[in-house]
Amino acid sequence: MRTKVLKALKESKNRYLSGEELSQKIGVSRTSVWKHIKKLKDEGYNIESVSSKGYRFVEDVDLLSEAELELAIQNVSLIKEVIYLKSVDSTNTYAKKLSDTFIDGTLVISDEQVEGRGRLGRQWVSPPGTGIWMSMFLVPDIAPHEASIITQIAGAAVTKVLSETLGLDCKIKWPNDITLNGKKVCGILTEMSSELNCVNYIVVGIGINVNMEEFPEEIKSIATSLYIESGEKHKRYKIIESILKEFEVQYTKFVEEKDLTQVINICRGKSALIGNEVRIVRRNKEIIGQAIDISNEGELIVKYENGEIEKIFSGEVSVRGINGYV
Ligand code: BT5
Repeated sequence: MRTKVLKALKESKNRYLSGEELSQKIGVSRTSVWKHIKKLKDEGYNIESVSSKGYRFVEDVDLLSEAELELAIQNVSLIKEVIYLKSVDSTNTYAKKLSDTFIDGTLVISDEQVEGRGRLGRQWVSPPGTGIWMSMFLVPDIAPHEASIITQIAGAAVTKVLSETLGLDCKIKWPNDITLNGKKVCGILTEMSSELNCVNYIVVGIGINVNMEEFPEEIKSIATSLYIESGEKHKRYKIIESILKEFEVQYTKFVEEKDLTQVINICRGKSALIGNEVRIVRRNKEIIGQAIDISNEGELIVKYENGEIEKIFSGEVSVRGINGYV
């Protein structure tokens, strides 16, 4: 119901909506409308109330709420349910813990993560109110060895939205980082539970630094945010909605038709690695090579100094730039 109130207020743009109009539109009593408006105000929304005119929504804050996210997923059929949390250890951990009760297409979003995770037990810094920390719980009918491509589908979706919708020139550092001006703005962590031949579930975790003005000392030199690079604050729910829509298109093409054409085109076209020297770190051994392409299946193709060419699957190795982060 609160979603409907928020939707009606947003749709009325700058016009005042009387309690009577709202209650008729939504089909609940004026008292109920008033209660929902109070709750939305408590959540931080700026809703002006003038006794002779009614209510007016002023969109001047970047807020996430259950109602807001319900609206954001309305046109994304892949997402069947959304869970919004003020704070959580990690949205990936949460989804995995509750996997038995989750349905395919459950989205978990938290305003803050206190134990956000990267790959290999690394930490993901996730302060409140400024970033997108979300995990999609999916049950695709694919083979376990195909799962790692989901990271790249998510990466391509994020990249497309950041470049086409926000006009930011971001790059993909294969396989799971998105960078802006050489610094990391987004990381993706895909985790899977599977049997030998079938996937039980996949959790795709996406972390995007949106509105933070600074970072803690330990990641200052490698991390950036959309705000730092663009000088503009962004509404997180709009970015979430665009990414989910884009992800849905590419994910469905892959799961239903095994079509990765657009994903690979984006990963190639926006690659931060192709044409550059890279250090391939495998079981504490480092080899230097040149990233020459990304295959149609999403592997990184590397040429070594001895002329040997190798296709690298994601997850198998760590890829670093020769000079610093990328
Ligand atoms: C990643 O790991 O980049 C995957 C990050 C995935 C985060 C999402 S948020 C929602 C979901 N829930 C979770 O708990 N995780 C997912 P990796 O490639 O291992 O990179 C980790 C490294 O990035 C760290 O060791 C830091 O150096 C750096 N880092 C940590 N926090 C960062 C941030 N906010 N922005 C940029 N870099 C960061």
